[in-house]
Amino acid sequence: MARYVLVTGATSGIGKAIAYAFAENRDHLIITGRRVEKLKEIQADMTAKYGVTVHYYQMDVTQAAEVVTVCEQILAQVPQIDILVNNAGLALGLDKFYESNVSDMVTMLDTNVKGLLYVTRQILPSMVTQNTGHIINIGSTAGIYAYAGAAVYAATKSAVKFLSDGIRIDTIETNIKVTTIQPGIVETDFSQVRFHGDKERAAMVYQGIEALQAEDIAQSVLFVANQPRHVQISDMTIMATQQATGFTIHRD
Ligand code: NDP
Ligand code: 8X3
Repeated sequence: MARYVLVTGATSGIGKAIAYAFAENRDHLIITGRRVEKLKEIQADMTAKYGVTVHYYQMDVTQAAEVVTVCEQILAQVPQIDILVNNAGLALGLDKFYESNVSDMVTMLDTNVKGLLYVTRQILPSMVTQNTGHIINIGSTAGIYAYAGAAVYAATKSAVKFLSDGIRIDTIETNIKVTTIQPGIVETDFSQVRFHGDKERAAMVYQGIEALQAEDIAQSVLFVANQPRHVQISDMTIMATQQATGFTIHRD
């Protein structure tokens, strides 16, 4: 039976690929993000290609009141949310902690940690009531291995892992599943965002290595979401073949 899948940060990269993977699987989508024009384009394309229902909502996950309003609208519009993919996130800067921009640090915390918990706090009660659901949180290898210039980003992704683990414990008496997906290097707009639009510097991150693509992560998410009712994949770490830890990368 077709499920309703809510994806945050579905306008680009991994979130967009995840939304397409579920659409191709003939699940219905609720796609969210700040760039509404991109959401509209994706909705039109997905509906035409796959004939599934796609709702879109502009939602900035850092805005607590906006998240409450939008999630209420979503829950009123669809029968239920079967899967919530908390993907919206970013890194800003790659500087030593003591030289980093405080506003960048706060934006990372607001988006990657507070945004995730605002959305989850709104959607999870409906899953508890229906006694089923799956929360899939996009963490990172940075949440396992800290690396130079990324203390705050790594801390936010480590928080994602522990929020997942805590929520899994708090919902243990239900049929709700909670998964953390921890990707390594994935070639998306991530580095462009990190370097505040510096495309040349961003391109260098992916030089000399066959990085993961957003679709690789999307297929892993779909695999996790398509397990039988009694199978809960708690964590999945996916790296490029030439990557051994978050920061140990072999480049040709
Ligand atoms: P992209 O920059 O391509 O995509 C980021 C997405 O997050 C966009 O859709 C963006 O949408 C959304 N987003 C950012 N801030 C907000 C916000 N305040 N409110 C709502 N949506 C927001 O990067 P990726 O696809 O690579 O990143 C997706 C996730 O994957 C992130 O959580 C990232 O940390 C994680 N990740 C990425 C890896 C990589 O190497 N690329 C590896 C491991 C994890 P919009 O701008 O429209 O709001
Ligand atoms: C993004 C991957 O290694 O740049 O989470 O931190 S990395």
